Amino acid sequence: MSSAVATFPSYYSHLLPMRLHCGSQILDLSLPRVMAVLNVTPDSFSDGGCFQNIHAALTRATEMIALGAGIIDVGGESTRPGAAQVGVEEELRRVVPVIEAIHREHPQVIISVDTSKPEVMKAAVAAGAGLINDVRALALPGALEAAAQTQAAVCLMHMQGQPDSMQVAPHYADVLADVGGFMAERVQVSLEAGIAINRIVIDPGIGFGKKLEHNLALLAALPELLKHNLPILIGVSRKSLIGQLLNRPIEQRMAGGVALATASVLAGARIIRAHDVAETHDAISIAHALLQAGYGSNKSQ
Ligand code: 8Y4
Repeated sequence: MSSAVATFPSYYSHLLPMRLHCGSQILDLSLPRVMAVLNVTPDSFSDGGCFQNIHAALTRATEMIALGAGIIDVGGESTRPGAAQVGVEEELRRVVPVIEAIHREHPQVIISVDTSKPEVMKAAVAAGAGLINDVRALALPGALEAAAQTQAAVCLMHMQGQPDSMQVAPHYADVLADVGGFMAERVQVSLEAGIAINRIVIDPGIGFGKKLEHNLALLAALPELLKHNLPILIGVSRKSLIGQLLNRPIEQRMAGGVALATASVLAGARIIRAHDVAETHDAISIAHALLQAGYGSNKSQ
């Protein structure tokens, strides 16, 4: 074990707080959940701008729900390395009509909004979102207060640097200590702002200002993050660490992503953000069954 902190065994992850409060909705995390990616950016052919695009996004959301998605993550600002910034009005125009349409058609499904902007958080929750997925962990001015005020759940993600430059030269003295310390700080700040503990999810931010070695170290040490006693979200789908490990382009990374999703759930993650919903749902259902059977608990020894 690379840290002095006592680890919380991953096979206890199913004993963590299992009901995430998402405004008026509750997400049952006694099962691991797929958070399905729904990009509403112009390059995705389904930005919320006009009726046809809203309809295309709703059709895709409906399909992903049928394939097992428990959360639909609607994003109007690309956070891929090097992506251009988007203004508030443009982001609102893209995400709000899509969230309204999904919420009207599927009122039981949890919708998350992938944003860092306080105005977008408030409008998205008013339109039906129950979870704020902020890769900047509520660090922009006004974001903490906006999120607290909504009663939605929040995902606090670790990132080193900013999306436009984070992959230039990631460096850590101790990536596990850095991410662990960051989580402790952002959780405390969120609690002090009035966000209840049963509204918080944490995420080490795979690929966000991290080299392959950092991503692997974080995934290998995932059980240590369980010491925060909060649900853990992991996003690995199609990311470059899979490309680096397998020498595969984006369109050939599904199996690698499914393997990492399985490993993450066995190590304690409860929410997996993914593009390939059916495959990820199958994999994490198997991982859940293994955990229920005592996987990793050495009880036969
Ligand atoms: C191909 C496709 C290659 C997509 C890279 C990517 C996370 C996240 C993203 C995550 C949480 C992405 C919004 C990056 N990743 N939110 N968002 N956790 N909470 N890149 O890991 O998908 S976007």
